[in-house]
Amino acid sequence: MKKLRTTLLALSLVSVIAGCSAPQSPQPQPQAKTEPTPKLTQPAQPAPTTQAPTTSTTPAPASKPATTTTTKGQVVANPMEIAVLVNKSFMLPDGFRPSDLVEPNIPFIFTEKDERRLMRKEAATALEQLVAGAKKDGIFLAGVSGFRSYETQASLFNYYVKTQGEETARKYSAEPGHSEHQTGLAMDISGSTGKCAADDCFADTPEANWLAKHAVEYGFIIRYPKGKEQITGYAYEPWHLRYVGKKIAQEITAKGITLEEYYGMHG
Ligand code: DAL
Ligand code: ZN
Repeated sequence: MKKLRTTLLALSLVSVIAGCSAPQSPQPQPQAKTEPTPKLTQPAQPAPTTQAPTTSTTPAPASKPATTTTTKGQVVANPMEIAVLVNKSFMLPDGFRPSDLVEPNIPFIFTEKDERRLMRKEAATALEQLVAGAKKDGIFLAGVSGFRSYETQASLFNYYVKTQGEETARKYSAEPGHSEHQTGLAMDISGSTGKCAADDCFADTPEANWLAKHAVEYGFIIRYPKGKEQITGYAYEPWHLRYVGKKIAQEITAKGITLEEYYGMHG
């Protein structure tokens, strides 16, 4: 499979395209308070029941997520829910931007003070704990790419289509509105050297193996596992961590399933 070796280049390029690369002197970090109010689609149905059953050994899957059908497709009704399902079928509401983005206190492989550093507060706290836990085990992790706005994702996706062709681009990159990075609940992670960051060669590194084993303890899942490409719609991405909370992460990891399967959906 053709690698997306140019991911980092693309991310920098997209930063430039999106006008969010750091100028010579760092700009202040965006504060949640000053962010625009998201234009959310009003839920047409009650929020889904997402709790993982605790007593049965063969629990029923969580309810299918609530969505509203628009001309663009299925729009999630609960974009701020921690367990929100965003994939090739389910998209975020127009203009969605989480209201509680913060910068986790972890190392990053880049120095720019831009939005790639951000995650939603609960996920950011959990990620700080994960990175500290890894450090205790002698594994030094760093952030590669966290929050991406609709516009940044659009630039990135279009860049991949142009440089890698549409078929390859779609295996690794979500269309704008369909990326977990826009939820503020995802972070791409690499070793602190940045070697193999967001690249196929990250697989089977000590850092990837540590994440595969321990991410669950902090409420994260490897969102696009090997062997589940037909279900998730994406190639194996051992670097893409998605925060879902400890309870759901434990259920998903124990069963060896994806978030789609957790909701009883199979791609
Ligand atoms: N790489 C994942 C699929 C994204 O672009 O959101
Ligand atoms: Zn990712």
